[in-house]
Amino acid sequence: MTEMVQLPLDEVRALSVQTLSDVGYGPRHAAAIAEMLYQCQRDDCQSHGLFRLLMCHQTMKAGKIDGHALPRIVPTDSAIVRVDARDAMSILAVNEAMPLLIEKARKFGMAAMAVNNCFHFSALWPEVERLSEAGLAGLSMVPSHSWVAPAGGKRGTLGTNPLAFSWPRKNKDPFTFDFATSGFARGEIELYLRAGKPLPEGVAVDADGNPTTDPQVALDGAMLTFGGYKGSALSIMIELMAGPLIDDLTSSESMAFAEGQGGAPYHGQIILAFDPYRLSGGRVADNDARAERLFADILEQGARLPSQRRFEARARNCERGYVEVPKALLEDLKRLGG
Ligand code: NDP
Ligand code: PYC
Repeated sequence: MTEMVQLPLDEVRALSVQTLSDVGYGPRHAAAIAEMLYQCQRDDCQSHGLFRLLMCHQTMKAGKIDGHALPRIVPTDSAIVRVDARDAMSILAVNEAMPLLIEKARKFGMAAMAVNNCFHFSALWPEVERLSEAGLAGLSMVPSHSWVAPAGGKRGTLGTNPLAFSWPRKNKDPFTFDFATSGFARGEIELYLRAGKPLPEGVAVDADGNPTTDPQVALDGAMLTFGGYKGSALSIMIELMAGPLIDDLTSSESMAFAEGQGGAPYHGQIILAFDPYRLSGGRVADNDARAERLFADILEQGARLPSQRRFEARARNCERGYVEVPKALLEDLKRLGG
């Protein structure tokens, strides 16, 4: 059983900024990363909240990231927003380019942001929800490191490759999902390892391709995609869409780039934005009502929408003013000097 302790919400940002600054992230990167970690921790996303400070720290220690480089937006007349993260963490680049993505999606009906040359560790939902907050639908995906075997294979070729989507809803939380295309995110397996818990069946195989529920054996072997060949195909699509399509690395290439050092993978990110007004020919109200009927039909059966647990966690944590964090994690972060 993981022992949890309470951490006041405002200390989540402060602890993050302190830890990131101490290890060498410049103030703008530290603030952008800390805000991402705050949003995830506030919503009880344990695998990509404060826990990811360990990965940020390890990334800096591995020596390849630039903690200070500021993103450069490459001007284009088209619906493409290209932003070069210049070997820094992805988040500031996405933040800086987001207003232009929104502007172009409204102008052209749809637009794409291609982020290049970034280290990437974070959840995708805060970024696609920036689009749904602006009344747009958003889709994003990234590769990672080649930890995941394709369906029918037994060695890592694919990344954990998350896919996130957000749909705007009037006066309601958006419809958002964000998940790894591996059965478990790697961060989740790491949390099982830290908690001393076995994995469920079907998440990973050992180095010889035999099923395992041991988290360490899984980390040393290969992870599996969700949904067999279907998840595997989606994962391959993500490799292509956020790799060769935008002139950036696949998960295998990211793994090779790391040269055995730990830390965040290094690759690109694609974010697609769709304007419901333009794509529906201006009939937004009618079509919003039809989307709402779809959601109502799902909820009336007792099913829940993705992100519902997260929105409920946000409301609860904001109301009480603290989050619950594993005690061992806080101790590890203190040892880093934060
Ligand atoms: P989860 O399996 O925790 O959740 C996936 C999604 O499914 C969430 O939107 C969740 O909503 C929803 N969901 C869960 N249970 C149900 C249910 N019973 N009914 C309906 N919806 C449900 O996600 P992962 O562990 O796969 O990923 C966690 C995070 O890790 C993501 O934010 C992802 O972006 C990040 N990640 C980042 C990577 C990177 O390279 N940067 C790589 C891999 C993952 P809810 O939150 O409300 O439970
Ligand atoms: O949890 O799979 C993961 C992950 C990879 C990179 C960042 N998070």
